[in-house]
Amino acid sequence: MSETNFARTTVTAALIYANGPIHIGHLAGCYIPADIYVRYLRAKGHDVAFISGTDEHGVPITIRAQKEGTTPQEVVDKYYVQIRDSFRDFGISFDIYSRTSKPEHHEMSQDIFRQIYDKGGFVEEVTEQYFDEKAGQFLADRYIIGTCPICGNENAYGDQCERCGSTLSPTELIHPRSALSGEKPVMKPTKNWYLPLDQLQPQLQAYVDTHPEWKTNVAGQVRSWLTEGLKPRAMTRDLDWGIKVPLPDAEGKVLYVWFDAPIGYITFTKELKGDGWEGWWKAKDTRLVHFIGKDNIVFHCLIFPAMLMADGRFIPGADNVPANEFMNLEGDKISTSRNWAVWLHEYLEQFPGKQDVLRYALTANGPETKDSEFTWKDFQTRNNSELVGILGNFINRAIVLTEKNFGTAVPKRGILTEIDQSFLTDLAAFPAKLGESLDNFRFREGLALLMDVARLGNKYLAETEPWKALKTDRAANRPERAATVLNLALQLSATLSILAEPFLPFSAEKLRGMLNFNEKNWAKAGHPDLLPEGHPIENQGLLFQKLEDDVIDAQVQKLLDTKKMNELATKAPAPQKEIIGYDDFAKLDLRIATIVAAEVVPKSKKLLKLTLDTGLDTRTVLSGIAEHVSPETVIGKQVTLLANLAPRPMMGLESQGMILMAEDRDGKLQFLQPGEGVWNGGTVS
Ligand code: B3M
Ligand code: ZN
Repeated sequence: MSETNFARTTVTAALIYANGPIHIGHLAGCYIPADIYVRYLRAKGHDVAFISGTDEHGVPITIRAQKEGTTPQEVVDKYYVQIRDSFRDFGISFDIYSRTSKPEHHEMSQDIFRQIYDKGGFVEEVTEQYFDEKAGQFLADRYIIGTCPICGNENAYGDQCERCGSTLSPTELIHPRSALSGEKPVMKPTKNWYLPLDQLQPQLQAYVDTHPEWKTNVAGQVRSWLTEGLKPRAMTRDLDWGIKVPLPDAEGKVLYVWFDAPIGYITFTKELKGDGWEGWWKAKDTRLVHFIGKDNIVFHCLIFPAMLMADGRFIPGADNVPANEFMNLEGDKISTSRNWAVWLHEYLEQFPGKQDVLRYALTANGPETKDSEFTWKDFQTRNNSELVGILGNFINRAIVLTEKNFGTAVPKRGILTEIDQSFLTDLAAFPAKLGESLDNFRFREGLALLMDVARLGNKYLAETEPWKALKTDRAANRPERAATVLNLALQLSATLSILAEPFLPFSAEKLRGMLNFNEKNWAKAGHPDLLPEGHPIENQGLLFQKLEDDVIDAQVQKLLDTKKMNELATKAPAPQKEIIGYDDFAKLDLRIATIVAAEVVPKSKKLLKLTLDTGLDTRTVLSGIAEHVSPETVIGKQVTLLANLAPRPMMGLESQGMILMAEDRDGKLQFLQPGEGVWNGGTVS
């Protein structure tokens, strides 16, 4: 349904887990589209509440705490602030950004749980779950580690094997062990409360059927869940971190994080609107829109609506859920654990003031219908050829030409030619077209149209050539033509400031400053008389700056370094050689010696000529380590020598033995050195 039939729109953006910093994938998948949409609705004068915050419960938080060696509370306190600030820095204009750990949210979640419980909306079920007797607690799937039945990975999790990607359940793991104590867990019965999604399926089906307009990627996932048939899902968990289940016989149990998290949208609305909050969740003329990533679709399109239906007091589900797919980075999936990401706080350090460039690149390349990819080269091209070359260039020409020839005021418009008329007609058509894209969540298309407005401006200047007109006009003492052209170019600039605001809020603000124009009303865009004659303008410099290759190359290099580190971290040691007897080993005369002299062998890149004091004698050993160590640094070092290796001629010299070297992670060689107090000639056995 179109938003014009509604009095207000509640727009939510996913409550991200407060267990790590945020990256470009988050922005592209959910928050930038949400922000564009909300800014657009505001520009149209709609009543909007833009709600988000952090998800501070669930196993992702406790796992992080365990990894960082701290408490879940410290984890969420730290990341809440970092995440909130990153969003603020990128201009994501939430009306409220709150957190699910607040007491008000515990109350709201418990209230909704009780309401469903009182209405008989849950099914109680006792099942056998893994229990860690040493730690005295039930184990969430992530806390059970064992051998993957598919690929044999010995460190697969109870919900997933990260090596082969299989989805698992804890009982499928071979040799399960607890991630808390390392002990073998035992099966123990436990009671939990299930939402009977199977019983709610007809209602959910009817709800989904009223929304044929949903994006195909969303509708596709939902349809496949429904076709497979929904199953009851536990809404409580045996955990200690979370919201207590508000029932007398539920000691040691908390609400399932996917039960409480979406309720956060409601709690935060209450925090924002006070007593008026109910209208935003209960009134029939309220429209609810959820922005999320594709991994959250089932929860927002089926489970949360099922909860709202079971409760009965709220709008039964969102009007639309414009979920995006994922954004990859330079040919690989974004991954926090592999540090394969562009972190927002790091981006801002490296590209201060360039939030809009990232917003632009992420929108232009947004994963709207399928996964997309961010590359630094694309980022550079989008900046240099599009933002600088098209949008920035137009604004700069319009303003500089005006200032230079007519001073800091909008010049007077004369008689309009046919070119001018058709330019104004083209301009007037854009706001509605662009609005239609945004109404339908086609943000890439909307952004392309925005650039087309700037292109229209460039084309107009190229056709009318005000710089030429200025010369001939001046000669004829008749400056009207150039004045008219620049007047219209400035009108287009004003329209651009309105249309760019949802996409590029920082640049739109700067442009408004230059034009002394504070209008954000979408309905005004495309109008030919936004800036009256004589209206003051002021050049405040370029909107966008060119990005040079070295800056971009440094970012690419950073990722290459990360890739290398990851490869080294997962590098497999060489397989073991065949078994030998002790006698074979005993034949080796290994002993400690000191390097007393060292020099590079002339004409050789690899060989060092080392003179060794072996305790028995002083001898020469040629060692292929010149690329790993320099001669000055090795003198005086004690090393391990294979003393009875048959002498070998090399480069006209003779090597009398071999020095043992160990390979480091980078493939560089290091001496195998003894500890303190070992003497030259001391044997190694
Ligand atoms: N915290 C999953 C995520 O961060 C989950 C979203 C909740 S939205 C109510 O992707
Ligand atoms: Zn596996």
